[in-house]
Amino acid sequence: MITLYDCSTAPSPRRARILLAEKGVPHDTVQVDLRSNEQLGDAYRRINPQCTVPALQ
Ligand SMILES: N[C@@H](CCC(=O)N[C@@H](CS)C(=O)NCC(=O)O)C(=O)O
Repeated sequence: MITLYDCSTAPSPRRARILLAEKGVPHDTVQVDLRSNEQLGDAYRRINPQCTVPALQ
């Protein structure tokens, strides 16, 4: 199963959400809290070393 690392208030992951929806790709979604800089933490850095959303795993 694909996991989309998303932030519902950010513009960039919106494109990934639209793509997955239009293609009908089943996926889980994990919200990353950009306001608290969760993207800069070690756990998310292991998922996406660029520390940005979206990321697909
Ligand atoms: N190249 C990436 C950039 C994504 C990007 O800049 N995302 C922003 C949110 S819209 C982000 O994660 N910002 C977190 C940060 O800069 O710390 C893409 O286009 O998907």
